[in-house]
Amino acid sequence: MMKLIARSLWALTGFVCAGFMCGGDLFAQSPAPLIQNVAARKTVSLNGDWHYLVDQDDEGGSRRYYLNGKPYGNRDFVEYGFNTAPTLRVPGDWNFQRPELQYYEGTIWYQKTFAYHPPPGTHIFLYFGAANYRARVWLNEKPLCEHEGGFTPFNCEATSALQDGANVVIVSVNDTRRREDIPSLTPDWFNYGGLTRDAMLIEAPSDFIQQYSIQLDRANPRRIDGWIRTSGSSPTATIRIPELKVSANATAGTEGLLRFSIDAPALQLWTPEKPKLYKVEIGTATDQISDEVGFRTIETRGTDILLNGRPVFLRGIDIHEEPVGRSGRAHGEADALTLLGFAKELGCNFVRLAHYPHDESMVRTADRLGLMVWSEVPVYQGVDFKNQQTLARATQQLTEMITRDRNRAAIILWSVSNETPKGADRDLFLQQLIKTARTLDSSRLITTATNQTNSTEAHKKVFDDPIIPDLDVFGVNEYIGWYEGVPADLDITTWATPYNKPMIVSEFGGEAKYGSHGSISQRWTEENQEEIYKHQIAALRKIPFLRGTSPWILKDFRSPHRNLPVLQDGYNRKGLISENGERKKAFYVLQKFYRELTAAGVRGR
Ligand code: GCB
Repeated sequence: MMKLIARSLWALTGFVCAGFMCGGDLFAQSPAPLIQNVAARKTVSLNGDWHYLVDQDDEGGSRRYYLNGKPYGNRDFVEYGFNTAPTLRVPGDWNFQRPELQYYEGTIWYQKTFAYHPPPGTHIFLYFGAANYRARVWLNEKPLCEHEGGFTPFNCEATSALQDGANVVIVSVNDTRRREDIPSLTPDWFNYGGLTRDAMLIEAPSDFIQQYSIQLDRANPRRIDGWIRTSGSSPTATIRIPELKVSANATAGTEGLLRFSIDAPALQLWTPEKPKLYKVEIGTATDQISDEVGFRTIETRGTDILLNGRPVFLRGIDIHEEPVGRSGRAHGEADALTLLGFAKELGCNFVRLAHYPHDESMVRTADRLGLMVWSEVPVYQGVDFKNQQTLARATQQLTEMITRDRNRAAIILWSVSNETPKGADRDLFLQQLIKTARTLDSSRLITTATNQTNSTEAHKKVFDDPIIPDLDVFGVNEYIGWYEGVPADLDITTWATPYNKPMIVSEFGGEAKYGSHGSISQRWTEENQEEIYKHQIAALRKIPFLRGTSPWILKDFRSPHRNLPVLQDGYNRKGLISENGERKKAFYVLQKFYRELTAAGVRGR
């Protein structure tokens, strides 16, 4: 009986604390402003094994797990303990490290003890590349910060909470899906929970370079413009590009930023064929960092996309952040090289990173390999468009994505959503995001993937989604031959739009289980998928305002909605390669198309 009362009390406290864990009032702190280019900083990795506790009832907050086993109140014992608990590897989702956690959605508490001697006079942050979805961080029992959003980084100010010697960091991560979150309830991908990207300490001087923007001037592509934001009051900064033997001083400008402009007449532009990156050094009186930066312009003229002033056709492929040949979330340079290596093999000059910001290493690798990138926030299908908090969440994720990656030449498109239903609330929501993206970064194109067509006439597709006028480029997802009709319908379909803008077919395809063979009309066979690709490609060639394609998708990926035994087994099988990297027949159809485009020089460079 006592037990029962105690249990309901915990449950009640959980309820009173509302939603995500108790102890909410402890968390006045948001993360500190995001530190860009962490790879250039002095860091101490916190990757590796972390102890964990599963907290099914979300009561670790009220039971004060963040005290790391210390009793509190008038009890002299506690009913949890980290030090002998099993471990999870960070970075990594929890789902595929322990069989019993594969389908777990809820809260898990992570704990790590580390020895550290904080260097005097240093500003120290605790950084997480991503925690899906809600995270709360304590260091030596002190609440540091909380963060929402599963695909963007955050850093907590840790200086005053650190101790000389042993330190304990505790993070609670909750991945319960909620209607009002971004993404919302039922995305077509696996909800990988946990500390999925790198964890580290970042050491910086007390006045350090927090963020910077360095871009080619669109009006004058022989000039580089930019700004620097420091954490303190540095009055000036210097920017040097040693290879070009150019430098400039940045001085105080508007919005508390140090601004600069550099003439660089001998600059070699970044292109997919020659993805030239320059070492850029930025220094203030107290801080120095360097980055590898490519310079290019991207703009539109009528239905054309212009890269460095010349029309370009985007030969792309969609990619989810899952590794080849292993379960779980992809992470790090090796996974990026494998995934993007397949894109190169297909003949791509472009990738759409669906449907959320991928690990930074993906974008950095694309920069080096010469792959243009579409980067997207997970505003996906059934979003609560009326909800202002939902808009705030989307805005925050968009801001973090742009802040992290604004200096990557590879990124040409920021996407604010995927497949959202038309309507006044949706339009307003997306318009606000578009405005935010343009304010933060006027150098790139804004897009979205729409599946909203006006197709009252058979075999006629009119792309007239009312959000298109607000975009630079519009993406269209269409599945003729799979969700709609048969592949031969593509031969008689006509395509139109009232808007004079470039269009990318940002998704098309069909499912095939690798090794499953049959007639061209038999679903889930490689022959059927191949047939869809052949008709799609023939149809795409006829669309006058088409400026790119990114079929769905590079690799079979896990999805909770794909439960056909034997053929799917929990995987969306629209991949051109299987989860183990086996190439299906359609892979070669797309490769042939892209090779032909390249050979014909079709707006391909
Ligand atoms: C879509 C979605 C994508 C799905 C895909 C499918 O339109 O954008 O996330 O996975 O269709 O396979 O149904």
